[in-house]
Amino acid sequence: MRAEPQSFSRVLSSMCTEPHPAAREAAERFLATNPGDPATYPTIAALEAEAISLLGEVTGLEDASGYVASGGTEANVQAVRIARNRSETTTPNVVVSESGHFSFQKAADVLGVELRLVPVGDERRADVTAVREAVDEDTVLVVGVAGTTEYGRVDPIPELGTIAQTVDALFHVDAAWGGFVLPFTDHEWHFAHAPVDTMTIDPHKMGQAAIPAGGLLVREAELLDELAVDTPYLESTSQATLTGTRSGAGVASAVAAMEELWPGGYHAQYHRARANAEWLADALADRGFDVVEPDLPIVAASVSDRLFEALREAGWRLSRTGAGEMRIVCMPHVTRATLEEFVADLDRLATHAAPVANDG
Ligand code: 0PR
Repeated sequence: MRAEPQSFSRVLSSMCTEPHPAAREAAERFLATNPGDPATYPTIAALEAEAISLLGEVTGLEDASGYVASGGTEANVQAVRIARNRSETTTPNVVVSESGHFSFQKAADVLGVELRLVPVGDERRADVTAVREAVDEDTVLVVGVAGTTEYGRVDPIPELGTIAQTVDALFHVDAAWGGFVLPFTDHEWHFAHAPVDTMTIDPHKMGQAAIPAGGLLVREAELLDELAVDTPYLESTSQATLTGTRSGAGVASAVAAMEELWPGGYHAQYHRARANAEWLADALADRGFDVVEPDLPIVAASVSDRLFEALREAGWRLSRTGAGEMRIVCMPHVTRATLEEFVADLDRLATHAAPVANDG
């Protein structure tokens, strides 16, 4: 096999990044271990406990429980599963804003729950009034997103938590991407800010760990019992994860990354990313593009289809929002030099393609 992985130098669309060198090294060392069988692989099982405790520090939760999942999708599916299994209704529903990640659609499909998508308000955050109207006695889970996939917005987490309580539903926060930047902002988003029951926070995104390292956290350890199945032929007696065999690489790299970077390294990373997002937003606005003001470091701007395609042709890995805007995620590998090069290409190519109008 001669193929080499592609370089990150022109990747502007990803929510993953190059792992921190310590995380890469740890992933390689623990590649062949299986935290799914803790009695056989106790070292990686102990590291997983360490990972959860560190994630608890990041998210304001003492004595955190949870596990390192394959990613945000698994963590979100499991949060819905906890809520469904805990309730007694035969017609469960989950309420999430339309800016929620598509993993909730998978969860609803697999688990047979109704997904109620409610509109976002002016600031692209969940509309509290719409959420209040959508919940009822069959609502088992209300979801708030802390760092939306498309625009990096943070839902009004404390208000959504209060709504969940009024209907005795669990409250889940999806901080899969935002979890490692939010501690350095003024947002209220974590376990100490609101009655959050479960949370998704992924070391393999802004945490600089290797894939696969997602995180599911629960405030009360008993919530994991809703997921547990008996494991008769293993030395451990039950398993709460969705996957069985799973790579220790993600677990070990998550610990290594957090030990290296929490909190100082992540703090510096956030400030670099934020400065880059502001610089890019200004550069695009100066050129007459309609820019969605960044909050967390994701920049969205309207460009013509022709310019978008020309940039992709030039090798830039770009993606679009559902509404069609070009979307750039200022991950740690996206440096100022990268963005300067990108804007220079954009200037060069925009002379051949109309700037703002959707001219197909
Ligand atoms: N929750 C949120 C808020 C997310 O943004 C994502 C992923 C998930 C959950 C699901 O996480 P996993 O993909 O780990 O299961 N958001 C991006 C997406 O699906 C992830 C991504 C990653 C996109 C790498 C591109 C890429 O190259 O669009």
